[in-house]
Amino acid sequence: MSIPTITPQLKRLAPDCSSDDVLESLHRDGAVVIEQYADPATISSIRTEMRPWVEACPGGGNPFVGFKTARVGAVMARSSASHQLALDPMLNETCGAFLGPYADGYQLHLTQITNIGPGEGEQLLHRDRGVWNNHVPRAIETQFSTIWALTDFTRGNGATRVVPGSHLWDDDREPLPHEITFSEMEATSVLVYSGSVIHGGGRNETEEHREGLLLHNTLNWLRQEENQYLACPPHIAQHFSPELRELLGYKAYFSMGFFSPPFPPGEGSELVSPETLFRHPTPSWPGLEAD
Ligand SMILES: O=C(O)CCC(=O)C(=O)O
Ligand SMILES: [Fe+2]
Repeated sequence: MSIPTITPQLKRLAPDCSSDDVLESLHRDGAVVIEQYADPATISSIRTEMRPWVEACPGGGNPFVGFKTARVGAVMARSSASHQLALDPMLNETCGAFLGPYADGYQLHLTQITNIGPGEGEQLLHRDRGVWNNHVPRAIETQFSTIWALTDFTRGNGATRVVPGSHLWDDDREPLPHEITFSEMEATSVLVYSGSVIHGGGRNETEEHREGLLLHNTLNWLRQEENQYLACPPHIAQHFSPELRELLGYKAYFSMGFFSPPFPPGEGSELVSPETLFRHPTPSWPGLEAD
């Protein structure tokens, strides 16, 4: 008699779930879906704002980034509607609690539309913490990540594949087929996951495009995957809320992140926090408007 294998399912939470509900699933499974969490108008605005860049983006050139997948970054600079998702109070509270044991703050790490086109194959399964090439000990959680469904995610169109519980596995354990589940979800839902859980984009066997928005946060002492200071330089960040600028990294923590404006001697202060750029814009800073 063969022993039936059971595919572990992702927990699905209602939109009014609490930070504790999300944390419980994240600690147990490494990932969780919150159904219909975003306002449909916000999702529609993000798609409209990002469409020109998505349409202009050619596919990638390897099985990790995909051949028929458009990957488009600088989402905060290009879509003001996306700010609401990055600053969502419940998710930020959860992120603070999840990453809090490892740092005294966190920062935006990656903003990316992943638009998986018809005929795309499976992305390689991976842990997102691999961006630091496994130099960070596994006892440290590195990322608190979200993938927002901008379109419906189905098994056929490339819903993100996730291996529940794999955030606790040793580095060399490979998932068996029955251990891989699909984060099927309706547009406006969000997959929340740890940088330690094994996952990857799915195969798109349909004629439609599967569009997701990746917003990832990391510990404030790790290098960001997407350079937020170049994606959102001061002349763009000056139009953001102070909360969003802080999330991008425009704030010094303890002795990290201060700077000296590259002005002639006597102009500008030394060793200041990036916030001072926006509090008292120095007219000679390129592109910044004075108060
Ligand atoms: O788009 C997806 O479903 C997942 C993408 C992903 O995991 C990645 O690019 O790191
Ligand atoms: Fe990933």
